[in-house]
Amino acid sequence: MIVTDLHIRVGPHVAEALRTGQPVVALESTIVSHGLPRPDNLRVAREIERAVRATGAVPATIGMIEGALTVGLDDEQLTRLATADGVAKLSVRDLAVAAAAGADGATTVAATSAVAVAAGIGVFATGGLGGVHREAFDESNDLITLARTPITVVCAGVKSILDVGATLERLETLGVTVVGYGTRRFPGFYITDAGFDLDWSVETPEQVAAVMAARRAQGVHGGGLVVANPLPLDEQLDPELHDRTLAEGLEKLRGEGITGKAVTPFLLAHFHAATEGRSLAVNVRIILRNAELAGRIAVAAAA
Ligand code: PSU
Ligand code: MN
Repeated sequence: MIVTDLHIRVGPHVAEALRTGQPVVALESTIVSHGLPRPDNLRVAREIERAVRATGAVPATIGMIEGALTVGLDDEQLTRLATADGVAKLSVRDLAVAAAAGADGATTVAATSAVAVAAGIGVFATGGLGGVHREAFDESNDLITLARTPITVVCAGVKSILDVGATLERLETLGVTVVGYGTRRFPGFYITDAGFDLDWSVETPEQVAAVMAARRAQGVHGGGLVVANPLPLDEQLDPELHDRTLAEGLEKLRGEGITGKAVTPFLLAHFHAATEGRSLAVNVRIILRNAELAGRIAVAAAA
């Protein structure tokens, strides 16, 4: 197909919200198309949007439909990315090629952050960031993109399938601000505490909004602000089950020779299958809690 509109399209509900200064929360689509199993993924995608709306903010799920980079997918478009075959996983470097090819694509944390900022959105909710993998040399583009993208990302830290310590060191090197939400311990996605201390914590959405305002006023730091929002201890995945499942997953990864951008979806799918849905339930809770907190932060920042 020939694509004639290579601009960023903004859905009418999001365009109106941005025009009138209402709070908006960006949401990613890779979670939906590659991170969660079908058929739950579509239901969860809608629940995430509802969680944002319940706070008074407007959700803007970002993705690509037939080459059109879209901020604020409508329900039909969301359904398409959740159910169609051959939806590409798009990081920042893929966006232009996929647009020119007229592809359907889901945006990662990196691509969603970059597109959100281009569209004028400052707050973003996801599950867990990509980072430095344990196997071979593999570092997510999420990290370097957050180094240069002024967005507030609410997440449950980085995925526990990663080398969390190395990822935190890279975030420091890259100058990405990290604050714990109600904690000075860095969360590990499925796990409440990944075993590392943080320098800073905030207690309320208003405090996050104050950090955002100070950044703007100072004009010194042009990178991301990671708000690490841990699951309560009683909601985390059983750490023993987690460690066992991860060891099996890494073993399978090696055996099947999976590399590159297939690694993260492969390990998440392994967790969902091997824990018989327990990791899925935890994953969904993480995303919904982050969507809610991001909504409250966007509301505070807009006030
Ligand atoms: N968090 C989730 N599920 C996911 C991801 C994050 O709960 O599927 C996705 C995000 O889109 C993130 C990507 O940007 O995984 C990282 O992939 P990689 O490691 O290939 O950079
Ligand atoms: Mn990678």
